[in-house]
Amino acid sequence: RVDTGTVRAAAKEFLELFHGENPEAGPLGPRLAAVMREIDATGTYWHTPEELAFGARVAWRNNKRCIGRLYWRSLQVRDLRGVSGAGEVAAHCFEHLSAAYNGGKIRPIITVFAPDTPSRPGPRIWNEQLIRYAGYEQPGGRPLGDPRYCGFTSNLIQRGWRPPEQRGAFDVLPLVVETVEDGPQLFQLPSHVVHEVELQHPELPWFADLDLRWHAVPVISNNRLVIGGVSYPAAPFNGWYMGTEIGARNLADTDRYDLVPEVAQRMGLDTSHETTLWRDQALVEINRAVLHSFNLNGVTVTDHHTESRRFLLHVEKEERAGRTCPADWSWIVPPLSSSQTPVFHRYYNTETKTPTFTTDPEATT
Ligand code: HEM
Ligand code: NRG
Repeated sequence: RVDTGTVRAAAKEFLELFHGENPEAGPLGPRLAAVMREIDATGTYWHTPEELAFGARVAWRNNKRCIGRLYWRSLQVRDLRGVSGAGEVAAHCFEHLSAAYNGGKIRPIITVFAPDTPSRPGPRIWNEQLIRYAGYEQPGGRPLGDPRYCGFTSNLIQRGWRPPEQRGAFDVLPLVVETVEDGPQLFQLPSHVVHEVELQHPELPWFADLDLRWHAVPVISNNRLVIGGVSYPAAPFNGWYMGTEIGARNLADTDRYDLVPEVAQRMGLDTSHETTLWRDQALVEINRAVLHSFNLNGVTVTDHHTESRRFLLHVEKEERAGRTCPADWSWIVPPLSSSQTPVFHRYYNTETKTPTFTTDPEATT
């Protein structure tokens, strides 16, 4: 547990940042003094709604892995710090999914649940994202579904989750919310909050027969939001997908859905030599199918060329505002046609800044 000295220092640094960037919030002095008194009395302090919203937005702005940061100011913050019961947390997560989907016009949102306090840890969500697909080991063959979640899936089955009668490649896993009082509890997602896009290709009619789909909204739910020494273990957030996340990774990685060989074969490509670049050709068509299908269904999605340009615009804007924009090249550079995107051709500042999102090692699946 952090001692009050650490909390005091972190609070001071954050309040200086907040008042520095938000002059309309009034003078720093009185607020800083009040927060220090509160920390001395309770070991922690309660952010104003304005501090919370700013802290969450800056945690996004500071994330070195995210290419989508140009929109950091537009993040909508749902202040649910009064909510800590598992059932309520789950219900508000489902509402988050609906609000974020917004009929296809996806809105970036973060829902902040109760913080950790010296007397009581906040609730935690085990799932990496609110919507994830089950993976089932199959004796002697490839797993059915998303192999990344085979371990998590069998853990959930041991805890009483019943997979559908007919197991499929895209079975939505239940949500696990853990509280100190009740331990981990499972909640099935209501189907009306799970929006998915069925994949088809603009020119290859057989592509639809592969019966592929992906969920519309990525809501990361296992990251801890840390603002000025206060830690919010459950603070699920979303933006929209960049097509390559689905087309070049989730559906294509050999340890995920591994679809490149099958697509190449259906395309009739010569797979006898690597030099025909059949993998590359198939990968492009999977990615075209993702972008085409999301667009056709009116679901917000972005391509890696556009998003790379926007990201560099963001870096420029940050520098003009007198700030550095830390970034991790290995996460920012898209996994498809990397050298065709401008983000490939340079290096980035790599310092770690707070407020921040972190992943607890124990919370990973
Ligand atoms: C990572 C895009 C919104 C925080 C990423 C990645 C992409 C991306 C492509 C890399 C993912 C990977 O390689 O697996 C976008 C786009 C957004 C968006 C297009 C549209 C608005 C947001 C928002 C937040 C956020 C709203 C938080 C408030 C993060 C974080 C990571 C990340 C923390 C690292 C995730 C990890 O460690 O696994 N984003 N993002 N992003 N993004 Fe964004
Ligand atoms: N690659 C992961 C999602 C990671 C975050 N990506 C975003 N975040 N676009 C996947 O599910 O494929 N976001 O908040 O929009």
